[in-house]
Amino acid sequence: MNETTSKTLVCELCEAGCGLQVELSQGAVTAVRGNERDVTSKGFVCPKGLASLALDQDPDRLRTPVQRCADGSFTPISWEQAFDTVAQRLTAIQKAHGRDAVAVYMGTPIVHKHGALLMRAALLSALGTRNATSAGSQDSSPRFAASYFLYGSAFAIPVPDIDRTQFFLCIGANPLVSNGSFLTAPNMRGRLRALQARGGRIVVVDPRRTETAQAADEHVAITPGSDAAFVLAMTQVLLAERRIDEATLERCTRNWLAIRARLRDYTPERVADYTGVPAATIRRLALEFADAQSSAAYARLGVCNHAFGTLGSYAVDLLNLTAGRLGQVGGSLFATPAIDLGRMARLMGSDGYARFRSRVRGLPEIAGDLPAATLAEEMETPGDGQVRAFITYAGNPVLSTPNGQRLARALGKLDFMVSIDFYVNETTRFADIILPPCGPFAEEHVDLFFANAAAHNAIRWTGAAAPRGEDERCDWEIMLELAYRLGGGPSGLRPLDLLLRAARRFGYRYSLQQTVDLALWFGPYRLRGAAVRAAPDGIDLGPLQAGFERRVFHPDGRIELGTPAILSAFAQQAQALAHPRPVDELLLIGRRDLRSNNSWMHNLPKLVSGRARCVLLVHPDDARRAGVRDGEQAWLESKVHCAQVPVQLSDEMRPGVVSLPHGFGHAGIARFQRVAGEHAGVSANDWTDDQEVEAIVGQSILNGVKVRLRAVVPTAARDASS
Ligand SMILES: Nc1nc2c(c(=O)[nH]1)N[C@H]1C(S)=C(S)[C@@H](COP(=O)(O)OP(=O)(O)OC[C@H]3O[C@@H](n4cnc5c(=O)[nH]c(N)nc54)[C@H](O)[C@@H]3O)O[C@H]1N2
Ligand SMILES: Nc1nc2c(c(=O)[nH]1)N[C@H]1C(S)=C(S)[C@@H](COP(=O)(O)OP(=O)(O)OC[C@H]3O[C@@H](n4cnc5c(=O)[nH]c(N)nc54)[C@H](O)[C@@H]3O)O[C@H]1N2
Ligand code: SF4
Ligand SMILES: [Mo]
Repeated sequence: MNETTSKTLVCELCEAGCGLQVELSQGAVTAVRGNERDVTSKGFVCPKGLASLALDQDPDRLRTPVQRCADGSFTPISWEQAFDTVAQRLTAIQKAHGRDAVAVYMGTPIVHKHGALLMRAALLSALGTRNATSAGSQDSSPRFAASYFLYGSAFAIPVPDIDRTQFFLCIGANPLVSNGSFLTAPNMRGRLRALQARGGRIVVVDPRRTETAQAADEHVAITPGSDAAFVLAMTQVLLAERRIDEATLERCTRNWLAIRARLRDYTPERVADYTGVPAATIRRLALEFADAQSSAAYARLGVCNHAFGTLGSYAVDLLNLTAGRLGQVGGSLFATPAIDLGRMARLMGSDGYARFRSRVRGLPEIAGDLPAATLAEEMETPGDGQVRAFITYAGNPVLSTPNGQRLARALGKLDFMVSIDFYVNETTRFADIILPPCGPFAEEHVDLFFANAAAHNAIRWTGAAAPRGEDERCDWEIMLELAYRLGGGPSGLRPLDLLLRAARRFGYRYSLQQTVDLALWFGPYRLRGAAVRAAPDGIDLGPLQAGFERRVFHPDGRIELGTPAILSAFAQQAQALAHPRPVDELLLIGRRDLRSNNSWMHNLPKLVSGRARCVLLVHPDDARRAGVRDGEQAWLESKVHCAQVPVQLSDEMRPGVVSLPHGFGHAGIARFQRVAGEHAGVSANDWTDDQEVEAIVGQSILNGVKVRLRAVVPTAARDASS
């Protein structure tokens, strides 16, 4: 009998988290589409979500644990054998060299998966290492630090009230392509169109005229790395024009006067050359922001991944706050998630800043994570605490962290490495053992992390859509098994885990469902897990609520504007203002594509078809100066790397800025990911520098990297031959 059934699930590929509907025939998924009844996405889906079927069926995706052979190939082994080897090797290394000898890197997918996220603490606590790093230091650490300073919690992240605002100031983000980051709002195009249809305005600040900039009412082509100064200047205008309700500000914040004094350095005239934005534009935008019926400023990667990333993220909140937009409907609001991850993190002790620092460079942790830019040096530098073994979970730091080639060299010299991933990628190819989780349809989903940054409150709990193979395991199960074998347990709290380990001998089995049930019950809506599970399309919990007081965790309930780290960043930024950039300097920034997902999903033919995407966009003026032509290869050189890249001329670029997408450079893994190998490209992070990081949290500087561009065939030689 060919029985066809249909199930709903949630796409975990990006932060939008769209609802999907899959059709199954005899237990196998045969079709995927958007779930029109999903409370958050209402049928919206993008090409990547649709490609999850191809991901499920990809013959190159690992289905069983594998072990690396002497010739670099991988051979299948049993789970038992794999777990035994991993536990034995990691335990021996920690015994001989201390707990910090094992480093961990957790990639982006962890924040999309409730089980893995809840097991993160279990694995880290079992390991007891300080060398825990993640993709956070490539996209979020400055945002977390700004929130920690301002509100007392790294996870208190304001979200633009995109569905009700009349003025959307979008800085260093490209939500039409990324589908939103710390802005969970599926169907961004529809939402932005609705904003304009109700008479609202969209202004995009970006060195490239991006897809979002093209859909906006105004594009401001800023110089990379200057956003903190730009936004502080907008605030300075509000101050000078007496648009700030200072009495209220003094009541609900600390140290306003210290900041007020520092804002004097940031007149539009003083920052105009530095930002490349005329003073009149800054002044006009500030007043438009203040005068609009409602307005919300929002910033993401383009602001985070720079030398002043934390100050920039802070400045955006300061602008919202001083303009009276923080906590105001149509302004910048806090979500009220059904599971309060922020509170849970505080309870677990994982919220904090600079409670410890990295061994070699002394870079600080944020929320328990050290910067990923410390990895290579921690592996290479001898001495007590040197990293000798490495665990990666769902990540590809060789392509995603700065100076990837240095990291690749360091990985080749480790004593042991294990990866939890379903692909052999540029990083996991160095692993001794790879443990693959089940495919995209075989695990249940609960909205957890990104409900914290949702533009509309909702909760969904979908079951596994397809049965998994007898021998397949979910990520969280793999992590829990590792935790147990390393002497820990599911809670990540030492004494409790000891109890749970003992109970295990008497038949106790950990239940992820019970943990989620509890978290929901103790959440702000006091929901019952069974009720959430019974709603396959999710439960709408209403629009974001006004007010910010409930998200301020400082003991006196006031927003802290002047922590020492922020004050010192103000001083450094003021100094930088005095040193304008050389006119002929070229800065490299990144770029995302709708059909890419960082370094992966390049092995799915539909997502890589068409024109090559890994090209360097260059403004025609810069190309002329460097003597390079459209479609040709050119030398691109930075402090750490020099190699050829294909050039595409584009007047989307601000002159002086070139753009290369990250996540390519697959030539070395062509035998493991055959399709990706045919679309290899180069890795942008070969050019970025692990030694240059943001000052407050050690964030990787992935945008605004100084580069030089040279023709492969010098113009003179070309002229002579023609
Ligand atoms: N130059 C430059 N560099 C950047 C950026 C940039 O803008 N410019 N962006 C940065 C950003 S924002 C990020 S987040 C990082 C991303 O960097 P990473 O998180 O290090 O890498 P990804 O490319 O997302 O790789 C994800 C890996 O997880 C695996 N995977 C996917 N789903 C699952 C799953 O469910 N379970 C498991 N176990 N594995 C899974 C995939 O096979 C893939 O190998 O890159 C950063 N690097
Ligand atoms: N299709 C697709 N979607 C994705 C991803 C993907 O790889 N592909 N990755 C996901 C991940 S992990 C993340 S974190 C999010 C990121 O989500 P976004 O932050 O929205 O994504 P980006 O495209 O990196 O946007 C950063 C923008 O900043 C600009 N920029 C660079 N430097 C500067 C600067 O100095 N100042 C200003 N103002 N702008 C600057 C860039 O030109 C770019 O347009 O996207 C997620 N969604
Ligand atoms: S926008 Fe695309 S990739 Fe992101 S969650 Fe929705 S369907 Fe998945
Ligand atoms: Mo990211």
